[in-house]
Amino acid sequence: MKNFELGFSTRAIHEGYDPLDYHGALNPPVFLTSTYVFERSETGSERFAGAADGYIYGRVGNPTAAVLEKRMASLESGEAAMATSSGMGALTSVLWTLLKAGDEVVADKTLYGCTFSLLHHQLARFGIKTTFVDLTEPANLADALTSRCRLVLAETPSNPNMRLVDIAALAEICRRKGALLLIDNTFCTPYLQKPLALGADIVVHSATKYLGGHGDLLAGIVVSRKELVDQFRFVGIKEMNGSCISAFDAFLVLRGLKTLSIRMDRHGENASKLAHALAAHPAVETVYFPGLTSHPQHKLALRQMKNMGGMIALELKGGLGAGRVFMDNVALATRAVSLGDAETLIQHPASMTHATYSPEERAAHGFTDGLIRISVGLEDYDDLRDDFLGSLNRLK
Ligand code: 7XF
Repeated sequence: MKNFELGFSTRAIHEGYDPLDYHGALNPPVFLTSTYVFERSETGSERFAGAADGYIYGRVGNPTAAVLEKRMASLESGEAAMATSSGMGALTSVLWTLLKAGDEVVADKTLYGCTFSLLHHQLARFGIKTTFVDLTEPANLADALTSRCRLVLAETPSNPNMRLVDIAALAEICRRKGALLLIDNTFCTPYLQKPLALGADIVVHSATKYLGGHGDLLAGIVVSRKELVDQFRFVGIKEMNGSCISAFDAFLVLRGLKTLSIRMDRHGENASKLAHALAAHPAVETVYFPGLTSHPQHKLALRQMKNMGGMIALELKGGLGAGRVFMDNVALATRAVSLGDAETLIQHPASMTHATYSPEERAAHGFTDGLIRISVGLEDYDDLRDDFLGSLNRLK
């Protein structure tokens, strides 16, 4: 069942697995094995040499993970995929494979805190320079790209302040200048946005979030051309970071994917209603949500995303002080980092997910100390509305 004509939800449930190959088991077996038996000594030599197909060792592949990889490649409209032990594992597998000392990266100016730190602090130690520019304006990319730039990297919407980049416009510039475009599609999932179809070269996910969907696993995904994915696997994971996914986590992501489309519809519906309600409250200064007409890239969002997703950021008129009271007074929403879970989560980026930025860097990279981020869950909207507006009403 390998064709792209089947619908998204059908492929999210069936792609890459035929129960009749596995004793009729409805769900893929969890292959708990670290190594694989070679029929003859030549078999092992041939597999190591890449002359024959077949599993070698758990760090390089696992049959449960392979089902997930086929499924994600299909959902992202890509040739091949690789599952990893976390989103950071996916990013480092790609970056460490592609980059060497002297190379340059251009990245959007707002990124998840550890991605920022990876580029700004860690890769810099190995002689790789990252230039952070505002990629919401594609012309800025053309100005920043040098002949040493191998890779351009952006999240859209960005974590935590919900800025959007025009993937097709950036892809066109990258193609002209010979750089690869990597899009972190964690906030959208392929149900809302397909970067490869818009011209990006590589998609990365923290599957810990919406793809898994239940806050019970850590995982990452990379999707790209087969030639590149093979390099990420045989160099990035096999020889550099060892960031292979566990078979059980691969199984859990597969279970999450079965309901991805209906969950994303509900996340989007709840978030859209909540964003409008928050924006209308007198205690609220600004709501950052692509579905609001006030959002600077609202028109791009309508074109690029199927719905507006489940993430909202906001600032209160009372700044961080009011924000802390607001966060402490919610009763149904849960104070926690991460996102994409059934539970609505609320957190403070400056001191939590983005604490890797200094106060000066936060200002330069476009988010304030007062910013609060909400991952809108799957609860009944009326209960969420009552919880958040009730908490705002209690602010003095
Ligand atoms: O290694 P992870 O599975 O946690 O994924 C890293 C990652 C990569 N890209 C984006 C856009 C992410 O948001 C993340 C993880 N972000 C969580 C958050 O923002 O709440 C991490 C909690 S500290």
